[in-house]
Amino acid sequence: MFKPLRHTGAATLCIALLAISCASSAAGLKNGLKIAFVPKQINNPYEVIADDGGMAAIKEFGGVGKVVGPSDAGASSQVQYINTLITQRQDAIVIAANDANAVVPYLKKAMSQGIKVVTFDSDTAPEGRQLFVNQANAEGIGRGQIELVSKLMGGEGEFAVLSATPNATNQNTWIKWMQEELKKPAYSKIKLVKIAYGNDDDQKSFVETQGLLQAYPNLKAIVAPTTVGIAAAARYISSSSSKGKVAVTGLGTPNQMRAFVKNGTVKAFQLWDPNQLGYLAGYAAAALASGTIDGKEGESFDAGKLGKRTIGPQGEIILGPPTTFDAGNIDKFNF
Ligand code: RAM
Repeated sequence: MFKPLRHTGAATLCIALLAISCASSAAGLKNGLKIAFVPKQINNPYEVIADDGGMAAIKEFGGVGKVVGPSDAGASSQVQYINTLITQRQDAIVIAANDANAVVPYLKKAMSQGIKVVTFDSDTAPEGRQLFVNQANAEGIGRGQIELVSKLMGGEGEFAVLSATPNATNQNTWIKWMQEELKKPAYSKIKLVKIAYGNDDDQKSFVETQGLLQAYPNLKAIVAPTTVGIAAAARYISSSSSKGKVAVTGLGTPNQMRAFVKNGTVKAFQLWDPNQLGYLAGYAAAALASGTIDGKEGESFDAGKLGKRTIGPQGEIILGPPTTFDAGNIDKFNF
């Protein structure tokens, strides 16, 4: 079923006196571009922040933005939304894909009709999009998560990963790099005992956390590289006898994790600013749809307050490195 639109950006009104400058903005972007954001899930707080960033960008360059998407992160749950956006003749679709392949035929159909496709947060196979706006270098995220959990575990013991869905491209890539990092001799006393999937569903992630603690009585840490998973794991552990014994870390939003940092359940975790991710993706989509870039490596475009950004190999644009949050800095962040 379709959910109502969460946000509709307003097109800039061209009044007669400004008609010439209204044709395109300073960055060469066309006015009135119709750009639709399709998050993994419409009700995931992380995706909401990212989409809000996208809508802010679209408002800045005088486009018409909207957010549509499913309430679950299932592999094909986004297909019906893509089909509708094609019918509506959007100028661009910006999507955090729930599966690397399931949406590709539909996104290809969109591109064949002149609609520009940008993935952000979670990529498709390269043929499914023209650009991928990545929050940070995937290798750096994966390796960084192991460095952090190793520190929290004192360099030894068993840990588990609590991921999103089994098909999530972003989490799977990060986990692959975590496993690479674990091969280093420095981590020889650390063992990854299980990868569990909470499907980016709060309740399932909560129950999976309980299951991990029961199945692995010697567990020393849970790494949840998903904002939904880490919040659910922290909530479970904060009121269980594992508090203080099992470390919880991963990727979370400071606002969701603040209470668990303050009550000592969580010592440190990481993320980037999802709002900036959506904002950058909005500008990338507009540059493509305005024809100021084609999506080739080395091309640059103006990303508003984020400045000039350049397209890297395989059409990837990287926002920047993640931040590590702890009791010392968490109150400086509000997202
Ligand atoms: C969840 C989603 C999203 C991911 C963040 C870290 O909100 O799985 O795709 O980037 O966590």
